[in-house]
Amino acid sequence: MANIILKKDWEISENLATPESAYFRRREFLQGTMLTSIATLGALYGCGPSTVPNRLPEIKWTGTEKSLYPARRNSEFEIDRPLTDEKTAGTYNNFYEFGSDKSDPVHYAQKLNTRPWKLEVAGLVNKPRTFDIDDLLKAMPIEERLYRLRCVEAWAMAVPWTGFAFKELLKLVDPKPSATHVKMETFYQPFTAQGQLAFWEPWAYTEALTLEEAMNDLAFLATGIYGHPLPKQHGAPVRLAVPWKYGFKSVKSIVKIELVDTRPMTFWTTLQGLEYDFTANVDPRIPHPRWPQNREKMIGTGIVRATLPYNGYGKYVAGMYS
Ligand SMILES: Nc1nc2c(c(=O)[nH]1)N[C@H]1C(S)=C(S)[C@@H](COP(=O)(O)O)O[C@H]1N2
Ligand SMILES: [Mo]
Repeated sequence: MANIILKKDWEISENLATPESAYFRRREFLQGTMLTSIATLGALYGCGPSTVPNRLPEIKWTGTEKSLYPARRNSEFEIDRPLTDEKTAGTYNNFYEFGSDKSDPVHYAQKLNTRPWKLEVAGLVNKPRTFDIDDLLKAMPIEERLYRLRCVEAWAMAVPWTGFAFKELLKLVDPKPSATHVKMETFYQPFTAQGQLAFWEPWAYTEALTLEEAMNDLAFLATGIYGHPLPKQHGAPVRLAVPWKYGFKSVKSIVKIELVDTRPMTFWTTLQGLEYDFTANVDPRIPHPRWPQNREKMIGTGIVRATLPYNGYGKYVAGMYS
């Protein structure tokens, strides 16, 4: 069966691969005709290809945000290339909850209500807590960091995130010694996020890191970008940024973080473990079945660059994998 999936997926893009691979995995249960009608329903509901808008949607700031953005830039994190243009980054998104075309999320994600927003931190911690996002912002050391992001589809961008180190949040909840992994979950609202109507996919979008990775200096929870609060298509009000890993690890619009003692199953690993492995460290030497990984293309400029091991962040993270 694995061979069939790989062969089938060779020539198609990530967005098509999802239903395809799900089809082969669940063919025992689902008839092709049934799937087709569900796909049609999805299209009617607004998953069709979108056009790029002339201007980015307006962002509504809360009072707390007005007092925090733009934040001081942390000069520790430098990048080796120009920043991606804001409109390019904000109109070329992967956020499958809001459609499978790159220009879908800028339109459909605007339906998501991001206030009030609760972030629950639970599981193997001594001080489990549910934070109101604005209270959390006030409690965290907010800073700006220039990071690169490398999607497994072989495109890349360089953006200024605003947010706080993941370890600062973990310190507040005090992980128990038995905790080994950190599981993160996106909201589940299938009537707002039509992509989640695809019931054969393992929604809610889930990602995970080892606790050591989450405690690494580079692991960042982003609440803003380009000096202002996060637009919804980038994963407002809080998303992960782990720049040494492929982009799919950087889960958006997080509602829950759970500390656990086994490696959790994640969205992409469940759908297609052969293509999206758990660790997902950027590695130019390991070819992906569909995208050669030795090169990457910067969105906006189209400039092609050599892919670097750990996406160029080996200095911070290589020690965790030796
Ligand atoms: N909840 C959720 N998070 C997600 C995704 C998604 O589909 N849903 N896509 C991932 C992928 S594949 C990438 S490359 C990045 C893209 O982030 P950006 O749109 O802010 O550039 O988000 C990641 N986080
Ligand atoms: Mo991605």
